[in-house]
Amino acid sequence: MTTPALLPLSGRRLPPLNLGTSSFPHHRATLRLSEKFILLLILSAFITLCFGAFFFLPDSSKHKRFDLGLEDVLIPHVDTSKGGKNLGGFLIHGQGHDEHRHREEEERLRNKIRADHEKALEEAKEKLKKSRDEIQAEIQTEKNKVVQELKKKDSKPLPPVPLPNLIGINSGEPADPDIREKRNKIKEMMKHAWDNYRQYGWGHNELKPIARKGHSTNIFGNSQMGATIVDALDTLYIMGLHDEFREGQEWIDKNLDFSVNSEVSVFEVNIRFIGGLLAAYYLSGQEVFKIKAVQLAGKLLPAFNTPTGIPWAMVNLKSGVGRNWGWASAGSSILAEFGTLHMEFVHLSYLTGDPVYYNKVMHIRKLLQKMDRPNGLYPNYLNPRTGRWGQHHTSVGGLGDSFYEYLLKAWLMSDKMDTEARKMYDDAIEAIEKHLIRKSNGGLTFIGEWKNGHLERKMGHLTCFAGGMFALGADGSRDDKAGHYLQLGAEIAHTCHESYDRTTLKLGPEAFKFDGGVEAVAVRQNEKYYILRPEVIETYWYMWRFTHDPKYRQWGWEATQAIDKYCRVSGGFSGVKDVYSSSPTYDDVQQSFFLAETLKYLYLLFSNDDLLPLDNWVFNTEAHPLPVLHLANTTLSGNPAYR
Ligand code: DMJ
Repeated sequence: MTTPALLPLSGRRLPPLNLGTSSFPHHRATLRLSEKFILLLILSAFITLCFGAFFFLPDSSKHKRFDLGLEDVLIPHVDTSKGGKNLGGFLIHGQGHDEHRHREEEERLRNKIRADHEKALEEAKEKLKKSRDEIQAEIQTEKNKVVQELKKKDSKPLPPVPLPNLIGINSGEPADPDIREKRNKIKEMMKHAWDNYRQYGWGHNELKPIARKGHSTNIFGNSQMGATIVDALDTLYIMGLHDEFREGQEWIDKNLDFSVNSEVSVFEVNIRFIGGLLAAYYLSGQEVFKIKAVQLAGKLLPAFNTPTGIPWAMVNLKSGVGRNWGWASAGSSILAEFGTLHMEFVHLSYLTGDPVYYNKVMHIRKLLQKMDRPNGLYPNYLNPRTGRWGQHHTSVGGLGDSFYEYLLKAWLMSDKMDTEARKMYDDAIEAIEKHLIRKSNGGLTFIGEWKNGHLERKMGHLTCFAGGMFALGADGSRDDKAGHYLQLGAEIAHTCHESYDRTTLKLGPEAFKFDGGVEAVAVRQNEKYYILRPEVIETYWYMWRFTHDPKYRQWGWEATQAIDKYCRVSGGFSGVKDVYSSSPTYDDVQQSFFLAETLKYLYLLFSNDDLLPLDNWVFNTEAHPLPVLHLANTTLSGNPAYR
């Protein structure tokens, strides 16, 4: 899915998190240490205060005291029927022969508090005597212990399941030397992106290719989860970059840890990490990827604990606390986020035999089916507390896009058995065609955005994926309109190519208009950037697979050359801020999806169709290929572990 046109450099509205200088990790460790001292001191002061307050209170407690819930300890047998009354937080008891015993009890408690307090002070003093390094080492040892215990708990072997038909994972070599050369060039670009990330950003989520250091954005919280490694694995695999693949696997095996106190995007983690790990598992057969995917999925499940079962946008991987983006309409969850979990979650249930994942996504589907849709359109915002739509905005680009994509792909992935998903897809695209798709004065077909009863004649780069989606869904379409949808896909591909061709750099802007004499051109300065996005190339590739019209390879090659010329720097690849400027400035981010998607779709475009054939593989929205599950139906009945 993703990104609204306004802010996102990485598929999201919030500004990227600045991780500071390269000395950041050390700096952060130092801060943590000082914070620990301060906390210790505050804690001692607090204990002293409590103890003092308790000890020096006027001795009227035998008559009345604050009810702190300590009755069971101090006054175990107070019975209000015998004269004691509880009056709004104060407990008042009668005099009696128990009084002496109560005093003794209180004295005993005071002594205990005093002893505990002294012990805590002694421990604190001891700690303060130690050097910073010693304390740091102690903390690390404790941490390691916890991690080891968690690992032991999480590494239970999963039940064996029959692997689906995994064909076409080592093929695709084109006979034509020119095409082979182009394909090799794309492989070389992948190597350049990977090697630089390996050298300067290893373990970080992404790379800053100019500053030559790690980078991250708010979608990954404050984690360092090696997003680029996980996202790139399957591309490395299909390109035959096996040493690099093994390096990635080793890092994942040793370092990828999800027990981090970090608030991440459920959607992004699902499509990039779970999708990436599952694809790597299916391609290589290495168990570690499956185990990690399942561990991570377990960490996302608390996000579904909402009154409706519509998940929060973000979840803290450690605490499981979820919440939504502050910018989303009326505290809503986002259609393209909670609607882009289906493929990965069905695979998780298939591989684990645990229906929990399948049930979560089917619950979302059922809930959506019951809701009224204005003009048959799905609004982008849905409140997870009330189950009501937020603002009536509909988009096939940012905030809506991959929801529609996953309806179609749920059907394809189920070997076309999940006809409920196909019906939802058909209904949705009929409404989209009726209300959002128009032709410009110059004859370009575009998909606009619906905003409170009004069509905005603007299309995002993200929306360009829809050309490929229409082509992919042509076969099996309602009323046998296959020709119509293939044609629609071709028209969208043409429009998106125009958006590239009408720029100085021959790279597409983030959003472009069809208004007031403007056609397929960005108007606002903050919509002129290109951040290495894949959607246009993705559509070229699907159109190529379905038509073999050479213009798609030609357009793909134009884009390859433009990326190599304007986005390549010695430290990797960077986005550019203005595609209409002949001297562009860089945004200094090598997005993980550049390796996962853009380079993969380009490579596939110049490969033979027997590499990852579309009858056997369905690509998730981050271009991670997942095999078709040739099951009797989507209830996973083919999985013995599930039965
Ligand atoms: C990717 O993360 C995915 O393709 C997502 O569905 C949309 N946005 C980015 C790439 O632009």
